[in-house]
Amino acid sequence: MTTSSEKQISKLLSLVLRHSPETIGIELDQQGWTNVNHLITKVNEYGTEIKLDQLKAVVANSDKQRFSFNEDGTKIRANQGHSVPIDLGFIAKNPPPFLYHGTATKNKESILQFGLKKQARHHVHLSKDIETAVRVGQRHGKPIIFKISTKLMLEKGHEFYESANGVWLTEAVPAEFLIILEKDN
Ligand code: HQG
Repeated sequence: MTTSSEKQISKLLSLVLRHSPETIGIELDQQGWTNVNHLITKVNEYGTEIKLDQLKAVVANSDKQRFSFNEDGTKIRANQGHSVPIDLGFIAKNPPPFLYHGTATKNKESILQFGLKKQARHHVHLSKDIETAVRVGQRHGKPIIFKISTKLMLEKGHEFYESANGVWLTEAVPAEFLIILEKDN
């Protein structure tokens, strides 16, 4: 086994804590938590060398604060982005008046027709600033940014949740609430 980089560990954690715990033979509880010591054992068995200090460093240094420990540090979970059915216990909260969603230009027509859908995730993910939305959109291709009036959505009864790492989440964004952000807006 070679020493694992934080990036390697972070990618494996994203996979097993959000999408596929069975890959390394762990289970997530209803709120997405898993036991830290058991996780470390299983990650090592899987062939990715990891010690508790490294896990702590990955959690602390994750650029998007992807993971959290529980209060006594015995459990760990992903802050958002799951495709497995878990309940993170989000409480509806009022977002800022505008949020942003970055995606690829190739998705534009479909989104304008059908609105933003959550696809494989539990929610549609929205960013609180344009720079973040651009970074998210670039992952999919040439980026395009939608601006979303959360005020209008709240008036129509839509709910929003803020994940522990500052991503705003909602069930869906119907097309009527989406504006394409032109460069000068
Ligand atoms: C698109 C990263 C066509 C949607 C980021 C997006 C984020 C549609 C893609 C987090 C559509 C789903 C989430 C429609 C939605 N027609 N395309 N009707 N509705 N889409 O990756 O928001 O690195 O599941 O625009 O920072 O890109 O994982 O969602 O392009 O916070 O921590 O379907 O993932 O964080 O893609 O990214 P994703 P996302 P992590």
